[in-house]
Amino acid sequence: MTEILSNKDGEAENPNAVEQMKTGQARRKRLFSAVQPSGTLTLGNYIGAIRNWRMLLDEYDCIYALADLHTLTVRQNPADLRRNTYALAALYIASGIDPEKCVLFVQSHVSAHAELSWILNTITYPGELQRMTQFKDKSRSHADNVNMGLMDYPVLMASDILLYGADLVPVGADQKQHIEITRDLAIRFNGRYSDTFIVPEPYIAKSGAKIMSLQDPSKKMSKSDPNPAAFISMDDSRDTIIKKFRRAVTDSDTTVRYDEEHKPGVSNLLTIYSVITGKSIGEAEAEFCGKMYGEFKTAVGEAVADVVDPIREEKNRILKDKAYLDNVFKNGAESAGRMAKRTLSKVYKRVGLVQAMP
Ligand code: ATP
Ligand code: LTN
Repeated sequence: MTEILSNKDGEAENPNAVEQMKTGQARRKRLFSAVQPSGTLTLGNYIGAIRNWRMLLDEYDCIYALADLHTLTVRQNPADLRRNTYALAALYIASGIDPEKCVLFVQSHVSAHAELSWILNTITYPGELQRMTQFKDKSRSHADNVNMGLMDYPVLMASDILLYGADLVPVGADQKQHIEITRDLAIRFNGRYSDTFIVPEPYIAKSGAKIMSLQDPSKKMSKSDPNPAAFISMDDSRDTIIKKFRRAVTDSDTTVRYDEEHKPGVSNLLTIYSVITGKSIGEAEAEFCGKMYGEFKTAVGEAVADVVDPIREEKNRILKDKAYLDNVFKNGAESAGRMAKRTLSKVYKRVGLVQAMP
């Protein structure tokens, strides 16, 4: 499955070198990623992130988190946040993120994330955070609540990644800038205090890294879009999914052909169809050659519903078992906490903090 994913270009670090020297053998590459429990996920989140996480489970050491501290950067209703956290965990598991095969945990259960953020804040400059696209976008969309956390979001994200020595970070295209600042901070810290952090690479799918809105194919599909017809929620029923695809914006032409520039709506639907069915774009074009848009859009809707339906049902089943989810969280926090603590104490030592007695 690696062929569907590509590394950021440039010289790769050799993160395994130190471990290899110590143990005489290379360790498996480590992945870290997270999604915020800020509401119901969309098909964009599923295709751009979670689906890839599942495909990488057998090949890498995977650590997947629920980034609940990040959600606080935008005003949250506390009861909703709690509910969304369980629901996202259930969705991860229903999507095939087996907690037996990876470390799955809640970010706030491991205090080292907030603690490392403090240290990294001391080597981060306001200018580099104010330049972040997401900060600028969210400052506009949440103009009444431009808080320090919103600006500091990428530093907390860097802490998430660097605590676990992640080599790779599988995300959608919109998160690339955040991985770049993580790399900058790791390199800066290593330069100032000696080699401590592994410098991670983004892992971005060649296809499906940016699923577009069904109503405005120049905008990315986003769960915070005020128009629900613009996105497919992973909670949508089969009927709703098919209806939303039938209403998706295309163009006045009649041919089903991939052309991002002139036919962005049709190209987005072809991308979704191709990723979901495993068929190439060429095969999908051939399948709908000479067919009407209506038939094409219904077929995309049905293919998506075939994937989303069982995930939604399994998610709802898992969600009923809170004790099971709490146990997953407990085990995840123990494993993640051990790894994170090791990195944090190394960092504290490197910067000159006196070690607390055990
Ligand atoms: P919000 O609208 O609240 O900003 P979002 O829907 O953009 O949220 P995030 O929580 O920021 O979603 O993203 C979670 C993961 O899903 C990230 O890895 C992100 O890159 C990926 N992702 C988000 N939207 C898309 C999309 N439209 N296409 C592909 N990947 C996406
Ligand atoms: N900002 C990410 C969520 C996130 C994340 C991370 C992703 C928080 N910490 C660490 C990768 C690695 C988003 O998807 N909005």
